[in-house]
Amino acid sequence: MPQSPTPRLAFLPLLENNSPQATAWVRGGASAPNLSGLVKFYDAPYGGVLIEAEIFGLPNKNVPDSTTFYAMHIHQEGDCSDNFTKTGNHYNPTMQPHPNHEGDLLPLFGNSGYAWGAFFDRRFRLQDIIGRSVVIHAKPDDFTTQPSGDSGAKIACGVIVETE
Ligand SMILES: [Cu+2]
Ligand SMILES: [Zn+2]
Repeated sequence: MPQSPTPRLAFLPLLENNSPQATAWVRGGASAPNLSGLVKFYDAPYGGVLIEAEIFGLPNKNVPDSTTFYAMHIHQEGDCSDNFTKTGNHYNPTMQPHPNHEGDLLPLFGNSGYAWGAFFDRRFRLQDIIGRSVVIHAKPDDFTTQPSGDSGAKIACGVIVETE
């Protein structure tokens, strides 16, 4: 059977064989001290960015068989100090309402604390997010409430850095 030439045929080798152009090491704050993980950003064909996240130790870690959503966004400022109070708003250079911010990402799906996901995103260019932050929240994003989807406290943060 012939393979359909869909974009995933280009995406999978990128994730498997290439180094990301940018990464964010995400670490939990006081409310989630065991949370850690890595978000990778790849320059992708079709004019977009491929984002892969693997996160350990989300708050539902101790709830067996739980499957819980956690909001994830790119925030304006790449400063995770002071328990993430300096990250600013969602990255939103074109002044859109939530969830149309350039920094609005797919949520994480925590499976007893572990989340893995990858998706294709054409909202921003890679060079525009270097030096900003990835923030994970305590609650799901409702994709409605302004300005940030009622996603609750910031529980983890990582600065997006360009890789060598
Ligand atoms: Cu956020
Ligand atoms: Zn937003």
